[in-house]
Amino acid sequence: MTMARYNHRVVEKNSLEKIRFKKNNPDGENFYCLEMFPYPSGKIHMGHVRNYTLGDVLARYKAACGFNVFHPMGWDAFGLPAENAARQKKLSPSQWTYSNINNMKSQLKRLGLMIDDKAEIATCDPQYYGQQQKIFLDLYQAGIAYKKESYVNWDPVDQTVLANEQVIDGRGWRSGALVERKKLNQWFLRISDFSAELLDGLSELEEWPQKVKTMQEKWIGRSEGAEITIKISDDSNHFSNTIEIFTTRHETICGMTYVALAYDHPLVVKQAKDDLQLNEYIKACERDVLSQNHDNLNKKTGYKLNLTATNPVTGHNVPVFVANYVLSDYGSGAVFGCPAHDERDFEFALHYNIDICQVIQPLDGSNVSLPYLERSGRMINSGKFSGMTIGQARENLFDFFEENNCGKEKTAYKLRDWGVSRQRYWGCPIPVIYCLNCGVLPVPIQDLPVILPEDVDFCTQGNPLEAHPTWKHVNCHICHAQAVRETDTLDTFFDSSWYFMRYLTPDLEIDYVDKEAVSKYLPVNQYIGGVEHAVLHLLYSRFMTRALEKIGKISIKEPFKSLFTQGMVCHVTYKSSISHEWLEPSDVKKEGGFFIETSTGKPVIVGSSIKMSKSKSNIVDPEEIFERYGADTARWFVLTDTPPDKDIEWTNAGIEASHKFIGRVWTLLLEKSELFEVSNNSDVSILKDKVRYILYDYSKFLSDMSYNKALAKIYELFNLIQENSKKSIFIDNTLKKEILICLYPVIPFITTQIWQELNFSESLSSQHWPDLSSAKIIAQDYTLAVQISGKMRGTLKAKTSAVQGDIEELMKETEIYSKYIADKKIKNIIFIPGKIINYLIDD
Ligand code: ANZ
Ligand code: ZN
Repeated sequence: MTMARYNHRVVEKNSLEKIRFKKNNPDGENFYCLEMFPYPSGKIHMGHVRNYTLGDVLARYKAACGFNVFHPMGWDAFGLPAENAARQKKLSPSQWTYSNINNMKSQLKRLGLMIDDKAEIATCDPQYYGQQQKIFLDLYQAGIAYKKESYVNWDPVDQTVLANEQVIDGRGWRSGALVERKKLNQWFLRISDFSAELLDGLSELEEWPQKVKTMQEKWIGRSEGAEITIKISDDSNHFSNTIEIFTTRHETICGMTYVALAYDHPLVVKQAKDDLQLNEYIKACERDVLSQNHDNLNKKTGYKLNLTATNPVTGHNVPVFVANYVLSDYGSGAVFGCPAHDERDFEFALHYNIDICQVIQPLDGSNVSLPYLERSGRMINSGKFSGMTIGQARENLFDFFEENNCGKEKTAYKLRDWGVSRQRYWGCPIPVIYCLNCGVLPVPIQDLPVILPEDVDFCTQGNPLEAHPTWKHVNCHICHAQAVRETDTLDTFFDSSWYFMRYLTPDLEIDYVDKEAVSKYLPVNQYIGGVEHAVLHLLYSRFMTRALEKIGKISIKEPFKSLFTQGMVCHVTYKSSISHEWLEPSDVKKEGGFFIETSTGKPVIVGSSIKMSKSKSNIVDPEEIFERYGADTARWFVLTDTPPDKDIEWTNAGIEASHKFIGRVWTLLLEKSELFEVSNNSDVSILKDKVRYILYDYSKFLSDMSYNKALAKIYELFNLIQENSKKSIFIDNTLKKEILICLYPVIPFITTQIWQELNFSESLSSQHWPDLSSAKIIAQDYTLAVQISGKMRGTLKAKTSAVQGDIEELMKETEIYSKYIADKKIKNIIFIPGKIINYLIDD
């Protein structure tokens, strides 16, 4: 029985189970399609709808093309919100998390995702985090995980440590609180040892957006420079020592008029022993750093020590300062000051009355005001290096350093080691115990996993694991004395740095990953997620992959071959003109061109379109959209019009238009179905060629994720079908099948139902993508003359509508091209549509 009108509720209920089926191609090439796994906050939001739709369309398309698609999904389930919920709602973090997972799972099912259910992972499952504890111990054994006393970024609201990457403009990434500094004994991973390879590896990631690579590059922060050894002595020459100084401008060494040290440089600590005033200064510096007092930190202050430094090139003696602008954890925590050519040094020198000595002047010898910061010029006041260009001086100085054993080339990185300790309950326990007799001990493998206790009090301050009465007390497995567990848990970014490998073998017990499976399926062919993870998650995952490769567990070095960063889903904001509070879109309606508050009828202030967020009340609930318009409409809306890497603006008009179009698909493919059979003439065959050529273009756009362009083709297609149907020219069933197969990845529910209504055999989900290659040839419907520098060299078949760019692309595949053009320089290309393309070649 044919349904008269399109009713998304009926259609989607009917198709729900059918579309979960994945076309099986065990012999096909592997294709691993992955979206960043969600945090189980409780409800899916529009960002999820967009993210998972992007991946689902690709997975379905690839499966139809014969690939052996792997498309798993899981839950990034540890983290602080569960603890906060536990405190407020008196639910255990585990109950809260799993009930959220269940809820979101059914919402995502409704969106129509085709997921490999067997691969599902939740990082809070002991089966997962127990394996992660093994990783930690392997890294510990390999020296990649270590413990040290260090200053940490302390979030006073969340009461936990944050990694540098989690501090944004001095504030905690989650709480937004001003971050403090605190000294704690912490676990670290030696990501900084991987700086060079993480940086160099970026150049091989050809299918990553440049902006993400640039962000990682900046974060790793390579500086090529020199390390210079400088002699320091006290005024009475009782004491003499050398220190290392990192500089990127060693050619300015003759302009050095002081040396500055960080407040915690070993030499400063030593001097402070019998200098009360210095002690005071150090404390002040420390306070500013600890409280991240940017006002004070921006003022350059210093303290003059009773020491002198000797310039290794000129032999001149200069004063030594402690200065608050020298960072203790960069380079060697010491700099040589060259006020003439550095802005900060210039400011410092003016303040402390330090000499300023110009050593570079412009190439034309003109006078300039200082500081002179240009990187071009000629050396002056530099002894035997005077007269050289900067480049020559740099070269010659390296030779000088080597001969005199006072310096060498050096590369510094900004990337610091990754602090992974968190003083929180809802995370993976670090599997270590501390015994007074035996020291730091890894928990024996057979005692893993170290499981989180269930009976925890969340009303205590600080770490609930620390406060638990019994959990941390154990007996040492070596000497049997009383010992205590590590109560820190791992940063949740550790959890997400390897989950994509575990998906392959989620139940594997003997090890955390299966080396063979990883080699077979990874690197992930297409990874899809938000650009906000450019540094944190993506850098940690690259590091973890390399670390596991280093210890022999896997044999790949990069986890993600191709990365796609989707844009955000935005919506205008509404504010009550009375209370000035944010209003939800559902509380607002449009009347006579104005927005008013539905409940009061009062005017509403409409703000700009920004990322949907709870705090601004500008969210649209996907569940309501599924209910009202259907999942096909929601999928269509997030794909149409806007390129998937750009922000998309949610509007009512947009969703209505999408819904209307889905209805048109139904009408045109179904309601006139009886008529389709009758048509059989040459008009039909022209229509057929046109349709197939559109589908050919559509497939191309689909395969490179240009979904908005692909969907534009579908609008074109249905306009064409409609125009023809008015003239009583109809497409036949073969063509309808091809259209349905092509549309299935985007709108799986409705296409499945239409397929069934038309009584097509087999299931739509098991169909192979149509071979549209003949469409390309048919569409090349005229002949173009090809000239090289005015000489006729042959012809080319092309499509009438082809523009110059299309023709140039086609040309590249021809013999004429390889013979006459490929290795030559093209001066110009003259294109006369429908007639000639003429390449002017430099001979
Ligand atoms: C002497 C000099 C002369 C410098 C000159 C600059 C201009 P990047 O590019 O960020 O690596 N520096 C080195 N270690 C530092 C630290 N721990 N804290 C603060 N500043 C530090 O910057 C390298 C430059 O920053 C180095 O080059 C050094 O100052 C300074 F005309 O050395 B320069
Ligand atoms: Zn012991």
